[in-house]
Amino acid sequence: MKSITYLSLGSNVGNREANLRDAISCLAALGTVGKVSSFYETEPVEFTNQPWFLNCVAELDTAKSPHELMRGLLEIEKQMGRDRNASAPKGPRKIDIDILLFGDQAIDDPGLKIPHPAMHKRRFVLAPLAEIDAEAMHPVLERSVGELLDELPADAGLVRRL
Ligand code: PH2
Ligand code: MG
Ligand code: MG
Repeated sequence: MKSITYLSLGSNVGNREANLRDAISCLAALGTVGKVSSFYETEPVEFTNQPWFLNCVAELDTAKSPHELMRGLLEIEKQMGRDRNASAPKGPRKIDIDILLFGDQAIDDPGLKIPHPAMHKRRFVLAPLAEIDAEAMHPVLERSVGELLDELPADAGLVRRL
């Protein structure tokens, strides 16, 4: 069975655009890449003292389980040279790939939380996701991505579509 998943990709080290493109091509190993949003220049949130990010959202249709998908994404991050030991948890990184939504599943395991626990607070996630699927439903909050984006407070981070 195939599930529609939405992934958030981000980079703020090196050639950010090439890093996002490389990561998107690597996703083909894990399923079929569907819609990909524009790239957005985004103000860093939470850990604010770092360079601005380039972020996007990609749709991946996958037959993998959520845990298999997460392992595959970590493997891509590693292959692309991301060094988790050398970086602060929310600090600068060459590539970060996070699972936002996995069909309508809700998972709350120690190592895997779906939907992504911060997605509804982040303009750098909701703006690109709304661009490709504003009707997608957050299965826990029971609100659409478009509604969540409209309800964001003004301080949820600046984003500029490239
Ligand atoms: N990722 C974070 C923390 N802050 N800010 C922006 N703009 N984009 C990100 O991808 C990002 C962030 C932790 O993964
Ligand atoms: Mg992240
Ligand atoms: Mg991550």
